[in-house]
Amino acid sequence: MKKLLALVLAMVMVMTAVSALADTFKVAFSQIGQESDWRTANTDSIKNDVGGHEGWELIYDDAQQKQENQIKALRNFITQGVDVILFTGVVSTGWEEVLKEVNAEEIPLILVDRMPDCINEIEYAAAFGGDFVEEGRRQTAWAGEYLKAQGRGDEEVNVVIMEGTTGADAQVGRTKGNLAGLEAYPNMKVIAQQSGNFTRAEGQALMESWLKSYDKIDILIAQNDDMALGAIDAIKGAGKVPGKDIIIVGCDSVKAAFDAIVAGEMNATIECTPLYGPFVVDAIEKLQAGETMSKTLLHPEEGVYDMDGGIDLGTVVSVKAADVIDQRQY
Ligand code: GYE
Repeated sequence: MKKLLALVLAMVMVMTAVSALADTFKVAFSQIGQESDWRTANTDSIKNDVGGHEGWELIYDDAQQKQENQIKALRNFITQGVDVILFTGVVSTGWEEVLKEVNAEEIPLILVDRMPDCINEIEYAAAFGGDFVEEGRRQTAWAGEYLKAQGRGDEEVNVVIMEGTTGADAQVGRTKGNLAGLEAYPNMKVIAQQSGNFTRAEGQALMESWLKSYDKIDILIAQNDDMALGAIDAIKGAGKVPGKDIIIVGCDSVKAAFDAIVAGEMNATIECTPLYGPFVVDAIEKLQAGETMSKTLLHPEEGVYDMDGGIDLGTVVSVKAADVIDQRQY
């Protein structure tokens, strides 16, 4: 009798475990890779908030910067029958076919960070990302206003633009914004414009080659902080003083950039938050509750941080990095 009871009990336990597994709400995330501090913070934010949510299971895929890996991952998610897909595209083109496959299976899609250019052709539940054009505009406008504040508003200066991964939404948008921002400052001339792929190593290599090719580089606009930090090493290696001989403006506002600004080696960083975990959790909870959300791409509020603060960019006034470094979350 005892044996029979134990057997029944064991069976009940197994069945409960199996049904609990079947009941878990599966959230799949196709991430681009691990190219920067921003990306690490973004992955951590989603892993902690979504993966740590009761009753949810996070299925994470790192595509190592390859679009074909992302396409494979998305098709895998469909086969696994996941409940929600979180998606950011390494580049902006080439997604329509696979995202329509996701739509055909009626798996809710949440777009995060880099948007696909087919956004108006597909169905999605919600979209969260940075305002890349405005971030790019803030970068060059910061440099222009800073020069004015230094009494150098009429000086002819040479600018180099270090771009992110070619074809990425963040690169396309920031480049557009960089150039639009420059229109207000005819004294600033772009002498080179090339991709450093959003990584520290490529940022350093590109800066080394620019320093060999051009005698006079006054301003570096780096479309992310990692490339700016790599470039700082190159500038030091060439015997120049970063932050003084060459004015350096980054983007993202990662902790390492704050440290460089406080150390006087970098001049400014334009914020782009990677902390999308709370946004995504809120959106999934709404989906579970059967609520529909706005299709508008939501941009989190973002600041500008620099050595002294007080640079007015129209839409935002810069804040002194040293005053807020202790509050940084990434
Ligand atoms: O700025 C950069 C990262 O897509 C906004 O990607 C993101 C960018 C971010 O590699 O550091």
